[in-house]
Amino acid sequence: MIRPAITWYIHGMPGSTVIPWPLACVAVLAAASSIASGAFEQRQAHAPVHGYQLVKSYPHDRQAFTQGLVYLDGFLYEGTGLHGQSGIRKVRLENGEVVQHRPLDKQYFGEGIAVWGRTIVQLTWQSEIGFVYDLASFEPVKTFGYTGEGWGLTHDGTRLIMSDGTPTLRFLDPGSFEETGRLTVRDGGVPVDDLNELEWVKGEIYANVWQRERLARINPKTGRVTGWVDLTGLLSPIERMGTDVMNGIAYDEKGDRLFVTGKLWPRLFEIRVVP
Ligand SMILES: [Ca+2]
Repeated sequence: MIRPAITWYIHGMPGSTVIPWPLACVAVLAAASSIASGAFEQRQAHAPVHGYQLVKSYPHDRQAFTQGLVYLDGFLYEGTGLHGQSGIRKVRLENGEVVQHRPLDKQYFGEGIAVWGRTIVQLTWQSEIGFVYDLASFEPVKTFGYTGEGWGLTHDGTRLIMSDGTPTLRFLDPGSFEETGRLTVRDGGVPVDDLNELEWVKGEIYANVWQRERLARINPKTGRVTGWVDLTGLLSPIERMGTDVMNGIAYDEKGDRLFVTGKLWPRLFEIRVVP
């Protein structure tokens, strides 16, 4: 809205007899001031962008199309996607060794996972079915249904929190899997689309945003994005070859460690968010 106005003044100036020069200059200055204040307001309205400090890097399976990631007692639990390559796995953090694995039938495309009690809950992309497994044995316990797509999953201690690729997060009862509420995620009033893998971190929801190397930090009560974490530069250009998007956040509550990785990424990173 502002830009065409200033363009008009600039284009109107040479040879113009309609707008005297002093008036034109005032108008240009006013428009420029308006742009500056508009930009300032925009910066104020959107959440701040934080950086990161790389703490440590670990091996990650290049064949794992990461859709869900959880840390628990020295191991990562990982849910993978793609038809024929989906499953759940238990991975030793230090060396990336897969110590336990259960494939998902090839008709399903695995998505986010959460560890709830002594179970692992896994979503599927478009099949509208979720799977529950025993945490220790990986044996199937039960299934549940939901409408629409399944993307990311985490929990806040009382509710499962699910994303479906839209700006809306759903809260589910972890016993019945009934939906108990919804939250629309916005940054500066603008809905944030493509919310993907999730993690509950110290009272906030951290979310991957599909195709962006940024984590959103979300207020679970208001849905407001309170900050972004810019994670560009984690993979070297050589490591980047053959990979897909960043996806996968896990938090070690006892050790206060935050881990991130991506689909088909060769590395998994412990990072610290910095102002
Ligand atoms: Ca996670």
